[in-house]
Amino acid sequence: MNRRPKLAADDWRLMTEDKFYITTPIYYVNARPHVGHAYTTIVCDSIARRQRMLGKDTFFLTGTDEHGVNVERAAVAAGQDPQLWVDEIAAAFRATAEKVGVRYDKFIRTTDAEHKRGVQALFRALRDEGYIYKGHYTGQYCISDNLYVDAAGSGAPCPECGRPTETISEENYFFKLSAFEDKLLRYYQEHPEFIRPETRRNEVMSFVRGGLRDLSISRSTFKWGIPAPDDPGHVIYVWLDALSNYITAIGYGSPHKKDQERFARYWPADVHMIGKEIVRFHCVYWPAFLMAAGLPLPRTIMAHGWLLFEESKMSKTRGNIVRAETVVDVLGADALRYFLLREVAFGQDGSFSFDALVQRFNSDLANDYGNLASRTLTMIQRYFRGEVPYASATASRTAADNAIAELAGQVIAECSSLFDDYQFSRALECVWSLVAAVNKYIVENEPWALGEKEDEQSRSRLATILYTAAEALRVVTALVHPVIPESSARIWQQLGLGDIGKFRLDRLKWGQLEVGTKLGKVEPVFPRADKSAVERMQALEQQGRPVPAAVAEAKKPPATATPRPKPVQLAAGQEPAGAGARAGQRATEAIAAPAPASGPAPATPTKAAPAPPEGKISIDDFAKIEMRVGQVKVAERVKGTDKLLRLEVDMGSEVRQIVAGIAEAYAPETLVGRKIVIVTNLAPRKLRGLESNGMLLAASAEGGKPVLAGFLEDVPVGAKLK
Ligand code: ME8
Repeated sequence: MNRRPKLAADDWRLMTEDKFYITTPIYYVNARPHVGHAYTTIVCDSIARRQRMLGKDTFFLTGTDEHGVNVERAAVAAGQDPQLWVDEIAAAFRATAEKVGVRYDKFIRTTDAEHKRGVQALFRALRDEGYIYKGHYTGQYCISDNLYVDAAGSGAPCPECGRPTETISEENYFFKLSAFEDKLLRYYQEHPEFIRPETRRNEVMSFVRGGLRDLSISRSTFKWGIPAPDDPGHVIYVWLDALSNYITAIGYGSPHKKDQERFARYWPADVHMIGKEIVRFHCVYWPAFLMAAGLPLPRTIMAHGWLLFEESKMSKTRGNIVRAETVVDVLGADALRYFLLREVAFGQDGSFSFDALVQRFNSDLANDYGNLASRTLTMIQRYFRGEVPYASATASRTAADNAIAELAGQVIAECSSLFDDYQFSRALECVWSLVAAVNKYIVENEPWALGEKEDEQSRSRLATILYTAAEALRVVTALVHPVIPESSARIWQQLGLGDIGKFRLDRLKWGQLEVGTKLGKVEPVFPRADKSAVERMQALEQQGRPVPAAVAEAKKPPATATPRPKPVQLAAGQEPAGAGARAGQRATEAIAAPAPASGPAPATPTKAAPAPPEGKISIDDFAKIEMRVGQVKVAERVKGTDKLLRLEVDMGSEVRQIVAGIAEAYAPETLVGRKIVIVTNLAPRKLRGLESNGMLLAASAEGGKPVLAGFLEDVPVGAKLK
């Protein structure tokens, strides 16, 4: 007991200096992912990408936190098995990470068998070291934050989220947190980089100075958790379970040699990236657990601020969330990534708004960087047959060319140190100072005027200017690649440099662009966003979106499942047409149609089925169409047309806007409260400027009015038709 860690963190780091291990928090599965979660994951991805480019053996971990009484209750309330419930939301988190261009090395789930084994191993280690004892806890508990609220009266609000706490009175296992007060304080003093930024470090230190009480680390009144070893009546406290993911993911507790080697290689983590509301768990509990188990501590716990939307923290409980998918579908993943890192001063709270997002995209990406790329590359195509020209070292060289080269050198150094100090906004600002300088240099040196001349001096001057611009473009592109990986990779290709993933950022310096490099196909990378971009994002958010493909996949029965029941026939034709459909066409034709390529791609079946006979579709084709029961909440006429109604339809998990060509058959007020059938997985499309997110089913005789499909028996909203 009371033993010091067997190895100091620094000793371990010396052994594994060429590695870099970074983690995000693992996200609760009681809500779907939003831009707040994507923020942390994108920041970590940018750091991990940069470290890989620096040649470090990098391990980037993210995942989901799936246990706890609130998850159990939510699943029960939804009539679902907790495991199926968490499978679905974990799949959504994974899909969102991929959608925003995140390249993680492992996605851990706390319901993974290896994780469970590792948590039990840690519990045993703490117990064997004498830091666990059995006691009785009576007090308040916040099930939302999984926080014990000591010394509070019955029903007191949670100090973190304000929701009422619940009184619990149970026999629990306790962890001797009180034994770590001095050790923690000493560690914070000796390792100023352990908690960042400084404000959080000060908060933590004053919290610990205020005294630490022993911590209850098990619960016995619910089942959805990891059983305590040798005492399955108790499940392990969800924060001990969750925090352990950082070691179980890389092999802690595994009997296999390969896992043990991986753990020895990557632990301790270089960075645990978190939001500021979970500092106490990470900076007090976690290091105490690690010290007790004799394990080294992570190098840095970096707590960032909150992303605010409409003035308050973007969060599921406030209901003011924006989904990352919305931004990606309208502007692309890099627009979101760039905005988040450039707009928010890292560590502080920052506001998210669609207007600011579009403005940043247009000014920094489309105008500044996009323009630099397209004008430089297009002129090299035009004046030098697409080959990087020779820059004169003497005759046609001016002070302006040297100034750009010099500035680029400074930017490489400064951007790198700002980035490594978590000052992403300033790092990008620094890179953009080079972009602005080169754009100005191009304007002032008028290469297009030189391009009209044939004399040798003009050609040589033109070559020097375009080489300088292209080399600066290369430097910028390499530096921004970790933040905007997709578009920078395309510009790198256009520069004729191949796969940017292979480029070593630590070797970046001016003058590496080789004369004669053949450019790739030159095409615009950042098409300007027009005014409708904001409206489209707002509409997508208001309506909610179809279930993400990954979730739809997760819900599908396995290929070997028993055959599906025979499908009902669609009540009306399925070939959709636009808003201007002629009267007399089949009703559904005037209702909604799939959108062009911008919408989400339908899930593709994984197994090839035998081709159906001529004129028939296969069951797999039919299964691609998802139909659900919806209830009309709002119905109103669309201005400027006699045919269309705008409906807001409750689908159970979301409310969707649907624009339907049924105004001649139904008065809007007769529809409110009515249950109808909606095809839910059609890509959205716009009718009269309104986005229609789904199609309702109706039948109509030739030339007759549409009659909505409905049910004689009662049926719950959201029920699936099959
Ligand atoms: O706390 N602004 O999970 P969680 C910035 N499972 N970041 C935000 C944010 C916002 N508006 N909203 C969420 C948990 N985040 C625990 C963690 S770790 C061992 C267990 C990000 O789903 C931010 O990183 O509540 C925050 O700390 C995290 O999501 C909280 O996710």
